[in-house]
Amino acid sequence: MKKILVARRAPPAVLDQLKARFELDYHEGDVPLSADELRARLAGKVGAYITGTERITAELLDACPGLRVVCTMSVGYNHIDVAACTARRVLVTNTPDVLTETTADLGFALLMATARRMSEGERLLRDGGWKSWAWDFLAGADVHGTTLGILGMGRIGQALARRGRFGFGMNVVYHNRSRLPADVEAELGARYVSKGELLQQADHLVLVLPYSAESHHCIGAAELALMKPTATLVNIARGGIVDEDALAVALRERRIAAAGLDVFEGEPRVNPVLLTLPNIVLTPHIGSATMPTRIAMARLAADNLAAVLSGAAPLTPVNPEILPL
Ligand code: 8YV
Repeated sequence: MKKILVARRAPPAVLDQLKARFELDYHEGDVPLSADELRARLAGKVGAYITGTERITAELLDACPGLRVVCTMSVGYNHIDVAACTARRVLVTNTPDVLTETTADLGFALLMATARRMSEGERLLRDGGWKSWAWDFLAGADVHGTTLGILGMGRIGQALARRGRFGFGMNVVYHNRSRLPADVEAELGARYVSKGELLQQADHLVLVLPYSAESHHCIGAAELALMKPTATLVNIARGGIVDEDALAVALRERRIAAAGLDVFEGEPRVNPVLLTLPNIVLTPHIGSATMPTRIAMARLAADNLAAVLSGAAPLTPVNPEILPL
C-alpha cells in the first residue's frame, strides 16, 4: 500500500475512504505540525493531504524526494511553493468551486455586519450599554443600492457580484488582473474599472484576490487614502493583502468608516491593535466553514489524492502542465 500523510484531523468518512486505499500516517490534531515534524513525517510518503496552514517549501520537497502529490483542502495555495513542486514533478491539487457560494455568503455576511455595525451593537448590548433610543444610535451605512467594489474577480468575486447585483440592487464595479469576457460582465452587470477608480467609487470594497508577492500589502495607506470616508472594507482573501497597521490608522482616524476581516496576516494571531478598534468586525477565517462545504472540500482533496496515486487524472490540479506524472 502506498504511504501518505494526512497532516490534520479530517472528517471520519473521508478518512475511511483514504484508509481503504493507503497506509496512513495520521496527525489527528488541530494544532498544525511544525516544519520539522512535517519534514520528518513526510519522509517516505508519496502523498500529502494538507490544509491551508502547512507550508510546502522547496527545502521540504528536497527532504522528501519520494513525494508525488500534495492535495490541499483549500482553494488558496499560497502556502505551497508551486514552482518548486512543478520543478520536482510534484503535482499540487486544491479545492475550487465547492466552496465558492459558501465563501461568498460569508463575504456578504461580513459586509452586512460591517456596514450595519452589528458587532459593535452586540458588544454594547452584552455589556449592558443599551439604555435608550437616539436618532443616530448605531446608525451605519446602507448596503442596498450602493456601489459594491470587488478586487479580484474569480469565482468567489463573481458569486459576490451576483449577490450584490441581484439580491441588493447594487451597482457592481470590479478590478482584476484580467478583464472578464463581455458576456460574463453583462450577465453579472459588473463594470471593469482601474484599481484607483475602484477604491474611489466603492461604498463597500471586498477583497477576494489570491495572495502572492504582487498582492502583498496591495491595500496600504495610499490605497486607503483613496477610499471614501464613509466606505467599508471587507477582506475574505488572505491577511497579507492588507497592511494591517495602515488599516488600523485609517479606522482610528475614520478615514474609512469600518472594516470586516476574516483573515489576518499572522493568523491565528491577530494584530492586537485591531482588537482595540470599535469599527471593525472580526471573524476567525471561517469563509468556507459550513459542514457541507468543509466535507465537500475534504472529499475533493481525498478524491484528488486517490486519483493521482492510482494513475488517473486529478480532478482539480494546480500545475497540470506536469501531467502525466
Ligand atoms: C480553508 C481557505 O478553510 O480555501 C481556502 O483557501 O482559505 C479556507 O477555505 C483554509 O485555508 C484551511 O484549509
